[in-house]
Amino acid sequence: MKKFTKWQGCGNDFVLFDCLHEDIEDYAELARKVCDRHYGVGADGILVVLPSAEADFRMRIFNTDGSEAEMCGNGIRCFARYLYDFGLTKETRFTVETGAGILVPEIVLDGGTVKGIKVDMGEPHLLGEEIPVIGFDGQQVVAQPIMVEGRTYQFTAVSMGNPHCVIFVDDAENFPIYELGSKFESHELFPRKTNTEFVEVKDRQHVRMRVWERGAAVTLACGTGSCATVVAGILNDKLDRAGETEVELDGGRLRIHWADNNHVFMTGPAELVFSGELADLEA
Ligand code: ZDR
Repeated sequence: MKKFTKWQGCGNDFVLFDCLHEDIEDYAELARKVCDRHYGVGADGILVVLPSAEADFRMRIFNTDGSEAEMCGNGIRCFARYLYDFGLTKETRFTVETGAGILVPEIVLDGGTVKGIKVDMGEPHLLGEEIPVIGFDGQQVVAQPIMVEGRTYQFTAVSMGNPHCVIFVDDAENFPIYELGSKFESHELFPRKTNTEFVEVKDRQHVRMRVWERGAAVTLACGTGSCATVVAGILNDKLDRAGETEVELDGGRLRIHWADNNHVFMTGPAELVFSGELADLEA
């Protein structure tokens, strides 16, 4: 029996396994089984807590299809709250090794109660080869054409450790993300595939965003995607850099700030849903 906790941040949900003392053999297989909403627990991904030689803790994340992501914004808030609420750290600020480098979550308290989690998500990567996007070595990828199902869209690409393709649309609510999301995900421009955000700018500090996630399809929210969206909005002069931008997602709201030191800060909720034990890890 393997113990787990189930978490959600803006409705982006995760099953978390604490492997500080006892490891699991095949994370990819575990993710596919556990994330299944009929035969498993049901989640958009699994989070694994591991020891780290370089930071206080290490986080790994696996998508529903078993692929590993470098980073997960909503996941790291859940991960941080697990460590704090379950007494694995007494600190409100600590370091986490991820595929996107060492990041720093901070538990935001109000009179002893957790109000949210603010995460220093590090610097965005903007050069074609860093994201990666084919054909843009040494250059930023801002408002470039991409052809999908016979139509040309404009995209801006940003890596927050994981790849994002941001498309500004007039009406996010009615954009056919279920039909088109996978076409962007596996487009030939993106050799490691991509997460895709469909973004309607409401004003210069407020956007409505919907997401198709690499390896997981449509989810209710995406933390790294919200960061990438705000960076893309600023690069396209659609958003202001001063102060925070509110990102309105299907499952909640995040506040994002691309600060002068080039780090992106994300603030939002993370909630425990339940704790449990898996009956069987075989087959
Ligand atoms: C988008 C995400 N849920 C988050 O909150 O940042 C991360 C999940 C990983 C994503 N599907 C990927 O990069 O493969």
